[in-house]
Amino acid sequence: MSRLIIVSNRVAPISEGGPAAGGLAVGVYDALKETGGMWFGWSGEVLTSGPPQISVEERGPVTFATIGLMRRDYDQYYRGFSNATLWPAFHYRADLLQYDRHDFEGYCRVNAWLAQQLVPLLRADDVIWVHDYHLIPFAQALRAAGVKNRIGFFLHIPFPASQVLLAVPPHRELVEALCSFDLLGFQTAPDLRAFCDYIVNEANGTVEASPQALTAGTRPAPSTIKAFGRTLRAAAYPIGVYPDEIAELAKSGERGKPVRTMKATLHARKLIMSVDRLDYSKGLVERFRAFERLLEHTPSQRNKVSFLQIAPPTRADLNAYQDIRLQLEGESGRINGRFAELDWAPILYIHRQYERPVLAALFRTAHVGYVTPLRDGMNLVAKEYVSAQDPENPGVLVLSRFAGAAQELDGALIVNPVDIDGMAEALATALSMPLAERQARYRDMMVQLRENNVSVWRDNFMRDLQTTSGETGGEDAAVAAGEGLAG
Ligand code: ADQ
Repeated sequence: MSRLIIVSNRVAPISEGGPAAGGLAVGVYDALKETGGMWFGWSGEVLTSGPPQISVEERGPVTFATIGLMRRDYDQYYRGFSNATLWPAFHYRADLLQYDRHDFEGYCRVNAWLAQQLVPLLRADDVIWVHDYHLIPFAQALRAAGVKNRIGFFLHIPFPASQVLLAVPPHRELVEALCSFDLLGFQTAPDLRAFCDYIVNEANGTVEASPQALTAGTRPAPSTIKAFGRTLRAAAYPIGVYPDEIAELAKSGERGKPVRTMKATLHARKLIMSVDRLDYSKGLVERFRAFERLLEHTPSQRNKVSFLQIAPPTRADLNAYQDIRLQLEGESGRINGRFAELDWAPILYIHRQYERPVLAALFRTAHVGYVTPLRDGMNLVAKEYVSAQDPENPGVLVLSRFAGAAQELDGALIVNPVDIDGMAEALATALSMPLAERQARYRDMMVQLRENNVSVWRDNFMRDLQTTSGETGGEDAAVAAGEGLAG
C-alpha cells in the first residue's frame, strides 16, 4: 500500500486527543495510522535566527516532520497573504481584504521552500494530500522540483464566487496553481460550482461533469477540469465527525465537574450555547444582537435562559482580530448591563479553549446549539453539537445557511445570520419546541452524520486520488516519481 503524506500548515499535536484535535486532525491521523505515512508542516515556532532545521519524530507507523518559520516568512506567508488576504476574501469579506505584493511573493517563496524540504523525504509511490489555503502553490512547487507523485488538495474554507475572487490581485496565479494538483476537494457543491464557474468564465477552461454514481450510493464521480494546459479532477467532499464517539464522550462527561458547575449556575434556566474560534467570519456580533432581540421581544424569556459563548482568541496579532474582540466585549457588556439581574447574567462569554470531552458534555447540557457564521467552509461545531445530544431529550440546532453544514443538516432551524429578528424568532422556536419534533429532527440529522462520518470523507477523497491518472498518466506515475527524488 502507498504511504500517505499529509501536508498542512500546522501539524496536529502529536499527543492524540489534545484540545485542538478536531475532526480533521482525528480523521487524518487515523488514515496515517492505517496506511503508515508522514505528516509534514510548520511546527508553529517563529525563529529569530536560522536556518530552520526540520525535526523528524516517529510515532509507530506515523512520522511527524515539522519545521519552524523565520519571522519574515511568518509575516508574509502566514499573517500576510494567508490570513490578511485569502482568509477574508474566501469568506466573502472583500471589505477586510489587505493586499501587499511582497506578501504574495513571500507566500509563494515559503511554499516553494517547504516543498524543497519535503522532497528528500518522499518515496516513489507516496500519495500526497495537501490541506488548505496556506498551501495553494504547493503542488506547483513540487512539480517544479520534479515530483511526479499523485497530489491532492482539500480546501477547508469556502471557495468564493468569481466576482469576489477577482478582488484578490493574483487570482489567476492562484487558480493556475490549483490546477497543478491531480484532485481538488471542496467542502460543498456550491464551492465546487464557484470553482468551475471561474474555470469556464475567467480561465477559458472546460468542465466535464460526471453525473453517474460511482457505487451503490449517489455520490457523483469527480468532474474533469481542463485549464492552463492541465487536466485534473474536482469534487465536493463534505468533512464529517465521528458522531457515535462524540455521543459517548458527551455521555461520560455528564456527571463531570464542568457540567455540574454549569447546571448549578443555570438552576432551572435553559442554555443556548456557541463555540467558535474568535473570528469575524463566525457572525458573533449579529448572534449576540439576536439574543438581545429575543430578550427584548420576549420578556417571558428574561431570567429563564442563559447564553454561553466560548471563543478563544486566534490570530491575535492581526488588527481585524483585535477589532472583533473589542467589539464583542463591548456588546456582551452592554447586553448584560441592560438585562442582568442580581442572580442572572444573560451572556457568559469565555475566552478560552476547552478540551473535547468537556465541550461535548456541555453541548449535551445545552437546549440550543447556536451556530451562525456569516460564512464557513463546513463548521464542525454544528455537527459535534448534534452528535452530543441525548437521544431521549435532544436539543435544537439553530444553523446559518452559510455554513457548509447547512447543506446536510436539514433537521436544523436554518437562519440567515444577518437577519437579527429572524434569528431571535428561531431561538424562541427552538426554546419551545415540543419533544417529538426535537427527536424527529435529531434522528434525521444523526442518519446524515453517520452516513458521512469523517472516515467516509477521507476514504472518498483517497479513493478518487488513487484513481486519478497522476502527472504522467496511470500507473506509470509512481514509477516516474523515483527520478529526481532522494530516497
Ligand atoms: P475552523 O474555522 O476552526 O475550521 P470549526 O469547523 O467550527 O472551524 O472547528 C474546528 C474544530 O475546532 C472543531 O472540532 C471544534 O470543536 C474545535 N473548536 C472550536 N472552538 C473551540 C474551543 N473554544 N475550544 C476547543 N475546541 C474548539 C476550518 C474551517 C471550517 C471547517 C474545518 C474543518 O474554517 O469551516 O469545518 O476547518 O474542515
